[in-house]
Amino acid sequence: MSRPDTPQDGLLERSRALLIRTMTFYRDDPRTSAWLRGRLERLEQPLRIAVSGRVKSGKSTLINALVGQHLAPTDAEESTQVNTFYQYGPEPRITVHTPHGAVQNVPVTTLDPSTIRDLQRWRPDEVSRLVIEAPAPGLQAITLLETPGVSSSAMQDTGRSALAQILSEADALLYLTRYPQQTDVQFLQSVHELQLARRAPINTIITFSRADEMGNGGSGAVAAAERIALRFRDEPAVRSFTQYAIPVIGLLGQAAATFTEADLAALVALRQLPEKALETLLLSSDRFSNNPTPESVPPSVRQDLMNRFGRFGLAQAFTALGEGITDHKRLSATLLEASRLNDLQEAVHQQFIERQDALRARSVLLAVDMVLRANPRPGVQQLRGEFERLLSNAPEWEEMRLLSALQSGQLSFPRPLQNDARRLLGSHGPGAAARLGQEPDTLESILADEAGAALARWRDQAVNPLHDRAHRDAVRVVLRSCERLIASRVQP
Ligand SMILES: Nc1nc2c(ncn2[C@@H]2O[C@H](COP(=O)(O)OP(=O)(O)OP(=O)(O)O)[C@@H](O)[C@H]2O)c(=O)[nH]1
Ligand SMILES: [Mg+2]
Repeated sequence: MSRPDTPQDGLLERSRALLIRTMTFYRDDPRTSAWLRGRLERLEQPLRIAVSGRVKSGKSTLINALVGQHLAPTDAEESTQVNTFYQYGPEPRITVHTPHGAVQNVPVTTLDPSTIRDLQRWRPDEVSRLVIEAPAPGLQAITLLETPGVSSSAMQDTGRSALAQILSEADALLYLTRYPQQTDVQFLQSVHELQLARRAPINTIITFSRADEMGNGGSGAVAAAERIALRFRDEPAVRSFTQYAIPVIGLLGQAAATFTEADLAALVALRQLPEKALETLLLSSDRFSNNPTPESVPPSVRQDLMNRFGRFGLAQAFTALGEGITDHKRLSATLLEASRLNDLQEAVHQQFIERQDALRARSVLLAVDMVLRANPRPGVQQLRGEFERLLSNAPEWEEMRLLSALQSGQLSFPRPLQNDARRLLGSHGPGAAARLGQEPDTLESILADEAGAALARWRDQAVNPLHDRAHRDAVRVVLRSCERLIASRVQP
């Protein structure tokens, strides 16, 4: 007998039903109903994740690393000015959308960064979005949306409404920063304060990008990035809206994903230099790329390696080769590991993909809210009533809010209870087994016993006289999660 693994009570289904009712209500208004229909269709499409951050924070590079293909143009000079969607499609395809709603196909047979770069040069008042479809396996579960850099001229021209618009297009946010500044905090705060955000938080992961450049760019760079990430996560202004702050080297992730046999041959040839000579060569990017020797690997090849791997990545590759990892596949896996992209992917999976029902429901509610506000009419009260019920009563939001308070340290229980609460609220994934600290294929009877034991533990806490009001409220939320876990075990 199969049972739902997630203790859901149909939040997404109820939100979908509300969206359909709203569509019917506005059926005499073709623009609004077409817009809502688009929202409905999105429920059948992969989850949308916005990739935002300041100019040159490494957004395009990270997108390539996640997609596993060099698709997005990455540039030291020009910036991405136009919202660009990277989504799955069986054939390569590019469509250009104008702010007035016109859609045009750009004929392409293959996709390459330079074609996309040319299209991204349009101004935001000429092109509102580019949609790149690629047959890339990395895009089957998620669509990635690169926004122009926060505080870039494109963002400043269109301002806050552009921000609201983008966030209404995305179900979750991956925010990149190299070193957090006031602009980052302000952006994240305004995301949080936008309509709905407080009650149905958008899920955010903060990525400390270009982590290999931290400090002096030496072997301790990633550890330094990790320290900054932890400090940032503990800042009062930040900690309520993010549970994840992860250092990542997008460049190395991208290089590992596009690593060729020719790259391997060049790296092996360089590794054969005397140790001192290799060390000297790696002292600066310039020397590595332009030194007349070794002739066995010409400067143009060295330059390409430096651009794609960075100094840190090359040092990692040489260390791995020295340890005998000379096989193409194993070396590529080792570099991927060093890039920390795996950690980010795991976070994306846990926080976004496993919670996609709640995230999609949030997007639907946001859409309904936008329509009801923009087009108020007699008779919308009923729709608004259902909207309010979905927003106030859904346990998913309650869990997410408490989880973020616990993760950020705004609220804490003594240690074992703290971890227990976080797990039961879904910090390790929303499935029953993950919440109960069990392996995914655990027997139902064991899950039921564990759920019963969790309920008993938290009932004891409910009568613990030492808890203040905030803690008693938190205990009630955890108790409700335990009850839903039990309810989903006994349903036929
Ligand atoms: N060393 C290093 N360089 C990186 C990394 N990620 C990106 N870069 C470099 O930083 C520059 C900008 O990278 P992009 O990925 O284009 O950054 P972006 O945020 O998309 O930039 P805009 O869209 O123009 O705002 C490029 O020269 C990249 O090669 C990284 O992890 N490490
Ligand atoms: Mg870019």
